[in-house]
Amino acid sequence: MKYKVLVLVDGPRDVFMSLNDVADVVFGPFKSRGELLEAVRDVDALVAGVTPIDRELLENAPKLKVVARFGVGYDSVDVEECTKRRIYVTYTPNALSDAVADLTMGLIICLARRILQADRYVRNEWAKPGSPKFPLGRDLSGKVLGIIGLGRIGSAVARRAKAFNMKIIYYDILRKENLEKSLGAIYVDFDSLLGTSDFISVHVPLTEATRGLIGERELKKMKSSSYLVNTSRGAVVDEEAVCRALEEGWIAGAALDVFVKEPLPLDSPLIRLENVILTPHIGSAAEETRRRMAEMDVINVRSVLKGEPPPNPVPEQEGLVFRR
Ligand code: 8YV
Repeated sequence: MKYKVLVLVDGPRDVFMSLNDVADVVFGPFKSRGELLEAVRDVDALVAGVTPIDRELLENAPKLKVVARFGVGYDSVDVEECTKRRIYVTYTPNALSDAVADLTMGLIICLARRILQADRYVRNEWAKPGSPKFPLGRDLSGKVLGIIGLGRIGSAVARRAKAFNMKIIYYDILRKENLEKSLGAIYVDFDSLLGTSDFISVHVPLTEATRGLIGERELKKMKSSSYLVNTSRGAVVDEEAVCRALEEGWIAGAALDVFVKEPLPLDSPLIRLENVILTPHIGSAAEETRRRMAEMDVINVRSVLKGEPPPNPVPEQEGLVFRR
């Protein structure tokens, strides 16, 4: 009898379909939560996007053996509950570090050189008689980039920033002395990073410890000429506080790829602000990267369906073997 794999993400279908020698591969999305809960009843493996994989869903999926996250962040999955039920949770570390770092650098350059405003200026003003001059931007060379979280993605950002001749400082709960020399990154405490950076980029997972990490206190410690970039998870930053910081000039600007609620509601106050760049959670959204992520998911699902532990379990399940 064939297994059943349910793919809940909008990824490369041909890659997921390569599992069809061992499983029937079916695709979401579903119109309602109710339909999703119905669909997981006979599912052996789930490829999960941002849909919460919570206790209610797991209770409805008695045959489930693996949740393969299509991404590196797995805050949407109740790992503890999966472990209790001997369900593997896998993720795709490394596959997307370069893509997220590319986007981060792109956002930093856009903030410094006002590229989005420049585009609007050409379309609406440049050729008009008497139109004001386009204001100057800022150099990146010599500026201080503060990286919060020097993991896989944070390090990839540091490598790029080094090539731009930026000064790199970082804060992490674990000091990464082995990386400091090669990346030219200097370890500082959290508050020093906030107070001395020209750009701050956040690269931490969303956990109870990092929820609201950047709030009013932190934004007020930042220089009024500095910029905040968030490509990690929306809830790591207190969105209301960021709005006030941007409105009241505590900081010069921000670039946000992730939000507490996605899609960002059209009535969000962020949408009215001029000094923020908003992108629709596109950190990993590059064709080659998304294929690599899907290929990793397929390898992980295939291992579990063969009765073997998957090669990319989340850290909480490292070394665990579930026998059925
Ligand atoms: C999303 C991401 O997973 O890797 C992550 O954690 O946030 C993204 O890659 C992707 O958009 C689809 O779920």
